[in-house]
Amino acid sequence: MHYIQKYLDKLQIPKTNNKPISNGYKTNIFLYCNYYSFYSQKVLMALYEKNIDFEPLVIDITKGEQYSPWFLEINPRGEIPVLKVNNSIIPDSTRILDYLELYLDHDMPPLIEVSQDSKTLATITKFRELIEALPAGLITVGSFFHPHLCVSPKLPFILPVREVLKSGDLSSSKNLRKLAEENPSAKGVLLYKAEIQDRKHEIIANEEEYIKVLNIVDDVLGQVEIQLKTQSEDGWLCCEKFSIADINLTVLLQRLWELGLEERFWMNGKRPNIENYFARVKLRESFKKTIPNLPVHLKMILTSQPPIYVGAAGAVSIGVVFALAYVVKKLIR
Ligand SMILES: N[C@@H](CCC(=O)N[C@@H](CS)C(=O)NCC(=O)O)C(=O)O
Repeated sequence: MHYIQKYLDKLQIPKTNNKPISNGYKTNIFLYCNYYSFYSQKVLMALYEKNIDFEPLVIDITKGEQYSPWFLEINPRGEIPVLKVNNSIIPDSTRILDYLELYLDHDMPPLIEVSQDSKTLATITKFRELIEALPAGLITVGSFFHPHLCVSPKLPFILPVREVLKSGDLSSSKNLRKLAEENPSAKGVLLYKAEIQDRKHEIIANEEEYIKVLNIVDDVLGQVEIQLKTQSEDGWLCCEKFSIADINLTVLLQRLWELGLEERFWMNGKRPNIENYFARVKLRESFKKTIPNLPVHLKMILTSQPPIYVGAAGAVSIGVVFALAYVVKKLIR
């Protein structure tokens, strides 16, 4: 066995299963997720911040597992993340984040009700909503169509990921329509997703339209910079406590950084408060547990199987596999 494989086997990284099965871990809280998914990352980070005992059940979107009949029964939209608590199923990251706060044990550290001050709570809601409204998938895939806008893309979004993602985006709506014909029970939702995908693609492929989206991100980050200026040196976005607005901001900054958009938005003195914030937030335990690092990337490559169907988001992960295979080859050489 290669020494890298031996090293990876020792790591405590949850396995990717065909149909995720509980590993007997004593919890009644399960999260269907993928470590590379933007929306899963928000929920993962919130779970770690709250110290909630949960078991991640990895959905392999490289194999189109989100469209398998058993998963469409759980979430007919064929999307992750989905939280399962006893017999309750909660899809959608926004809903899950609210659920964690409102319905789970109130002794857990809060992320929404972090203050008694109504002005602070209103600021948290404002920034949470501003950031949540940004189209993460569109920002991500669009950056592969206009590489000159991204100065220094990082793992997992390095070449040849970008090319694979581009072609994934181009064939995605056709694949969804084909899948709709093969799955009569999910036909409606799959055709709806295909239509949305076509509309997204029109924006993504048109540089002028894509820049308009980046300008909206720029405007939101401008507001974030002004807000951060009002906070103390060791405070967070809206107050002294780390809140749900910080979860949203952290995952967004990480994604923009991975795409190589940090120079456009905050580096080189452009937005020093954001730069400083990003450096500080990376030190949080919840960040380290949420964002895949090199061993996770390696584990991902070695456990990946060839895809059966690659959807719009699935393409992200298969691209990851391609790019990382290249990295591993270099490491092993
Ligand atoms: N509004 C949803 C969006 C979830 C979403 O788009 N998830 C992506 C992964 S980041 C997904 O599952 N895509 C699979 C697909 O659409 O095929 C949320 O906030 O949870």
